[in-house]
Amino acid sequence: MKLTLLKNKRLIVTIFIMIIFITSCTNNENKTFLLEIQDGTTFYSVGQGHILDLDSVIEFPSVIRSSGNKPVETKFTGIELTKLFDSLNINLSGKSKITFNALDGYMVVLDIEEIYEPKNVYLVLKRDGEYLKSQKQGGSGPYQIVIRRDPFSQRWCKHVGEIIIE
Ligand SMILES: Nc1nc2c(c(=O)[nH]1)N[C@H]1C(S)=C(S)[C@@H](COP(=O)(O)O)O[C@H]1N2
Ligand SMILES: [Mo]
Repeated sequence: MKLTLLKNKRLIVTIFIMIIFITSCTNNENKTFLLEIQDGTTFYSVGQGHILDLDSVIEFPSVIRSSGNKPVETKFTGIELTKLFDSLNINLSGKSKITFNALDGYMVVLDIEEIYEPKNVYLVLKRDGEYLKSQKQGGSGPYQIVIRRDPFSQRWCKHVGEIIIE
């Protein structure tokens, strides 16, 4: 009698641990994702916590033109790229371009001048209040570059994983 009770307890604990493990694998893929920033020989890893803690995080309206679909009005949550760099004490003086490498191999290169244009280039992590889904989950995240003055969005780098400053 005592033995079966012990066995049941073990079974319940095992199932409980498995449930926690499975939910953490499926839902936290985005929350644990780290964006790599390379400035010369210095590397930074940025998580969602770092970005959301910054005062300069904003929500802004946007129109998404995805191929084969009607334009959709949405709200993005993100930070102006220059402000993200400020938070890491990254200095862009003397730099000429920034390369964005996506997890699917897509690449976008921007001139520093374009990065400096006020309220233009953003790193976003939420859309309509929800974390951006990964490519596997059918989304454009976990992180995406949004260039507000580029309405055709070819250079909005979805699934950005690496930012290289040169
Ligand atoms: N990582 C990544 N970002 C990308 C692309 C891509 O293939 N991969 N396509 C670009 C293009 S051409 C457009 S029009 C927009 C929207 O792409 P979608 O229509 O596939 O959503 O994302 C841009 N960013
Ligand atoms: Mo496109």
